Amino acid sequence: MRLNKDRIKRDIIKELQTERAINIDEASKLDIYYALSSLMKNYIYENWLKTNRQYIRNSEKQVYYFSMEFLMGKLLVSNLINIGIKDICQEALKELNIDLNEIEEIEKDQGLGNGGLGRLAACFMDSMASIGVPGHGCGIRYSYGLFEQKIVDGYQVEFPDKWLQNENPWEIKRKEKSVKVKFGGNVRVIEEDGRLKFIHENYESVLAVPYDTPLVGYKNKRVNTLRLFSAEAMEQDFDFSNFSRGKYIEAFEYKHSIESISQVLYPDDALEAGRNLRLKQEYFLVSAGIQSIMRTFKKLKKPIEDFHEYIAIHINDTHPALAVPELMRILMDEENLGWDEAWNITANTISYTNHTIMSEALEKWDVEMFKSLLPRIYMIISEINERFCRELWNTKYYGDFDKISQMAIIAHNQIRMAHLAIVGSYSVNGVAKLHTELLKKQELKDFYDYYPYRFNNKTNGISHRRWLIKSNPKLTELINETIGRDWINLPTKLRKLLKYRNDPAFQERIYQIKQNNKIKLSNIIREKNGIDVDPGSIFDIHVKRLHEYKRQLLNVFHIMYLYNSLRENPHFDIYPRTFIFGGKAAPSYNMAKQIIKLINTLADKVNNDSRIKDKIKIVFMENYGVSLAEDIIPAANVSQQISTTTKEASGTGNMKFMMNGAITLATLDGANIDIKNAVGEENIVVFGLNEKEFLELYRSGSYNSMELYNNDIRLKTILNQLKGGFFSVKKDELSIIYDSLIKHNDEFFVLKDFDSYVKAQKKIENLYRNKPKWREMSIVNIGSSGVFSSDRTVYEYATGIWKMNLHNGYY
Ligand code: C3B
Repeated sequence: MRLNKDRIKRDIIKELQTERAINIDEASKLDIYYALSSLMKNYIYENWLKTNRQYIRNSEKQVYYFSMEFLMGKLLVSNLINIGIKDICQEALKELNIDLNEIEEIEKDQGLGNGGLGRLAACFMDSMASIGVPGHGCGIRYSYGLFEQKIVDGYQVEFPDKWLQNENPWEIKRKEKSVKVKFGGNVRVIEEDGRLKFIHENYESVLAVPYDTPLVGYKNKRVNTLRLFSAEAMEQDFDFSNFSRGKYIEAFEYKHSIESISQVLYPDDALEAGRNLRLKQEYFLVSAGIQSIMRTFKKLKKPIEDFHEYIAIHINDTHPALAVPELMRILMDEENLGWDEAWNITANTISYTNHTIMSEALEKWDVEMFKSLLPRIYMIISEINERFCRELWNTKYYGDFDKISQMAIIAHNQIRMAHLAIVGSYSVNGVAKLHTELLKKQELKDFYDYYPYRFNNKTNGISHRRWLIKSNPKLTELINETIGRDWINLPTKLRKLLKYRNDPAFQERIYQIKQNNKIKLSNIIREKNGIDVDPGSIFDIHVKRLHEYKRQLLNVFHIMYLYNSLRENPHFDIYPRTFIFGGKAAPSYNMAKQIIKLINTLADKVNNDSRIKDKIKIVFMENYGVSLAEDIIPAANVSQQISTTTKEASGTGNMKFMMNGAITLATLDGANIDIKNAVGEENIVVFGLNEKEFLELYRSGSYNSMELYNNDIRLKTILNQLKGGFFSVKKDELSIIYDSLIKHNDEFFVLKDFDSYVKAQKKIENLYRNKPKWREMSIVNIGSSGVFSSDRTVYEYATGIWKMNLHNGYY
């Protein structure tokens, strides 16, 4: 379909009249948003149908990415970009006196995820469609996404995220494709024709209703599907006319309890929830997802034994690991296969990504609770466990009870989901080089020894369409002008920019673009926080979930050190800096919430202290999420990636920042190491213990934070300020921070890395003062960022794990 400006103008006006019953001069922004999205759907649907038809006709292998989280953000502009009509649409709107940015504002972020893991899933969706992978997302349509964060009196306060308050124009409800998910009850075993049959009875059924969202590939006419399930009570169960009058209210309560399954996203990022409702959600996702895949598979009319030749199921962390027993259940109980046949299919269909080695994130389920909620699934897991332990006994670990119990799927009355995921899949990958090495050497060493070929690395990536083309249009324009546009389909071609690293004219334009982005962000800060910041200062940015291992505290301590120095000595020489923070704390994570309070308390004090003459400003931006990140990241000079080494599996914010020309201030952790390798040591500022030093110190148990406190006057002053009356907060308020660092010996080595961090920050400052040098570094970062596009990552998954043949001109 040929599109031009006039046609778009005409279509918008018509759409408003026919779909919204309103004329353009009376239309609200919301009307325009709906008109625009419904108009785009005409363009998208045609290709969506074609893509699906082609998949079936050619029996192309399909991959289903199972994830409890999809952090999609807004879809309007990113769809316009991928269809290839953003510019003409923007112009058409302009001629109608409408600003596309204002329309975009109306759209609510689709925030169905916590952080890195959920956003990674969203970037993968974009890349799959764009590089031509027949791949779909499978998740839960939570009625409430991640909570909205407000800062009240310096504290985080959580509010519900009502993202569905207005109708979501991108989804289509497909009630007719609903499936039943069964909970509770009991299993009766009978023998029939010489075979055991498992009859699940007295269960409670929940209807899983799919809502499909098109995933539009970049200018390639391919449209994949994100299928999110919503829980509804079965109509016959909820038919309260059958109830006596006295049960009328109970009928609604029943409905409500069923629907609570897809009501709200668990807000814990990399923290295990261990609750009954969470387990229900996880099983709801995999059961609904696999039943729906089975239906699609049947359309192909292929023998069930070949299932894995046509279907790949990928599980995003262990949250959907019940895909293993659920696929077994369906193959055995519904498709009548024997155990060995079913196992062969299952273990060749499922692949698993591990996203963290932090023990508090490892999922474990209490056997009793599990059994009563999912009796048939429990039987299958027990059988998998028994067979696995027997195999260990008969092969490598004869007589080694300890080893076998360490590796067992069920032990000490708990089901270990990571073990289930590894045993039941053919591929286990980590998300950055160091992370995968640690899995092999430490956390999953036993499994690596046993299944060495199963383990592989797939370094994370980010969608350059969202994180550069969409969020930084001016930089995109400059790149296109300088090196042409083929980097968009093959992002490693950004390397062509390196030729201009020392070109003063190019450097100047890079600088101007950054300056403009900083001015834009300053305006947002003024509007939202009421703080004036100087776009001429260094924008030093730390945005991500609040976690002790991510060490927002280290950043805070450095600021306190600068502030203390300035107060002591007004001539203390520093380049003006704006420290910007953003991020949510899990509502139950007290320490993280105290750190937010500390940042805000410090901000109040520093920003209002006229003695330091605005040399430091501190801003905590509330409600950090995808859209805010799109405003913040293009404005960054410094990207803070300062986790305790070995703790951050990969990080993906680090990649977004470098792609936008920020310099990374990094520990040698996660993908920071891969970034260092890509840009070279001179284009990143590294500090702190490395993995080896950290592990040595950690294992020897000789670290003593008290010694550092006693011997470093800067630290002593700062820590005492937390306890004393320096911050006029309630007595003992911030002292849990003090206690964790001193009484509990500083688990994340904040004090240990402090000195090295201060020096690294000084180095940053000196580099920034050297304008040509800084600009060169910035260009090298942009030019080296192509390898961190999720197009590369997804290509590696598709060819290396999912065994797909890609017919794509670029890859
Ligand atoms: C995160 C990790 O903490 C990040 O290092 C990593 O970049 C991303 O996953 C994506 O791989 N993670 C998360 O957001 N939630 C979890 N439950 C576990 C890891």
